[in-house]
Amino acid sequence: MPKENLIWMDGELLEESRATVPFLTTALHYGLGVFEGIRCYHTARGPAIFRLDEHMQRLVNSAKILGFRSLPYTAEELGQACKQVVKANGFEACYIRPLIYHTSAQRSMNIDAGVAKVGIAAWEWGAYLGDEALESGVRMHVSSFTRHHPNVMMTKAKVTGNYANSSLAKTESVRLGFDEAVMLDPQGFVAECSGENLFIVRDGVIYTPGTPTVLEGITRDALMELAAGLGHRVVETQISRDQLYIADECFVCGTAAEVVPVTEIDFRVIGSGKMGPITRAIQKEFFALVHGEHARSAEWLDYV
Ligand code: PPE
Repeated sequence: MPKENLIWMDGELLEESRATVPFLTTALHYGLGVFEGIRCYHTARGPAIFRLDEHMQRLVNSAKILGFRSLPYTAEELGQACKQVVKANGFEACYIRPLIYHTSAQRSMNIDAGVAKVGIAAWEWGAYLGDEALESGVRMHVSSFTRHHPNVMMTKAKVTGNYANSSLAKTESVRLGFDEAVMLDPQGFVAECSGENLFIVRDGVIYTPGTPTVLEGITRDALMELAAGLGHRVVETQISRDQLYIADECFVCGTAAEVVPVTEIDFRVIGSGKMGPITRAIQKEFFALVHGEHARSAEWLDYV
């Protein structure tokens, strides 16, 4: 039997097979959970978690947006628990998945009629869109599914229920033979992908959709700073579907996905059809950053 990963469940470290929740947990029935995805990277000084504080703050904010009035742990305690999970499992590099979920003795979907419980898992997760995608890029299409209207599902919150929308898009993409979906917002402008934010480059300027309808991605934020540091202008603006087609470069980013070039959208080749020079430079900076080899690393890495 291979060794089981340990999962932190409300303060206790349990083997994966014992880290279970009851069938009647309301989170499972109504999508009432909020989660994070965080990466811990191998560095010369041992494992380090990328932007742990920002992820914990977004987790607590997601819970607030969903309506939880109190949580059993502070952002700082949750951050400590993330470190504990990495340490307990002995990982050098891993993906960390905290989840705050609703459970109600009355089986009510009213947030106030239940309490928040917390679990934190971690596992070794390779390149999300495939090892080759980091260099060769991915093929995408514009999804037939629209991204959430911000007054229907809260787009700033990583609510588990929101991800049914991502799942519809992702499944459709893969069934059609693409790697990932570009999702448009309810107005018809480019929003984000099923689990990544998106950037295009045109005439040396970098553009990305503003945050009203998309997740405030932490990787997105880091890349905007790295790009500015490289001397590029970064503009947050509405992007139309056809502006994707005529971009010189396109790339997507996220905690799981990291920084991945997009070489084709809706059967149109993007730019040269290969990773562009600006994407390459930003990707290089990003990997230096997360591996502790960048001037900003000290500020953004939390050593386990
Ligand atoms: N948009 C969406 C919809 C999204 O889910 C993510 C993260 C991002 C943008 C990028 O955000 P950030 O990770 O803060 O840079 N998607 C997470 C879940 C992936 C999954 O398959 O599950 C992630 O990357 O952890």
